[in-house]
Amino acid sequence: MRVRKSPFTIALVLGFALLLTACGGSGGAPSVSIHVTLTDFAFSPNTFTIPAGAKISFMAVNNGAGEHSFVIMKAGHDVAGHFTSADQANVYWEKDHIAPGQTVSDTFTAPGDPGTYQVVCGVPGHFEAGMVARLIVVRGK
Ligand SMILES: [Cu+2]
Repeated sequence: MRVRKSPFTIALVLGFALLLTACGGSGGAPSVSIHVTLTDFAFSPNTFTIPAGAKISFMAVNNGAGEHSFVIMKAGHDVAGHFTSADQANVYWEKDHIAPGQTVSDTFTAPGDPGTYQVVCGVPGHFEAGMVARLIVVRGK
């Protein structure tokens, strides 16, 4: 009896290969670059894995109809309910006022402490609309 690969198996293998080659440090192996697309109201991808203490090159494209921002909160200071002026004091790094249609680039230094950091959009109402992501900082080499 011959063993045949089903279309489902092939699709699974292809999907996994795509995941492995996805750029922007989405999820898996740490990357020193973040490439994020902003829409109304989401970050894509919504998980970024970077090495602790590394210099990170950041690029964001706003494909939404409104202004957005990329705000990394300090460890242990997750936004609860609404992004307020009190939260502003607990921002680790942010790129704000990213206009619709705009592409912005910047650099920042990753937090030195490994852990999961919350990323939010600081524009009023966007956090509530679900514009939240995760930044996973792993021990660098
Ligand atoms: Cu936003």
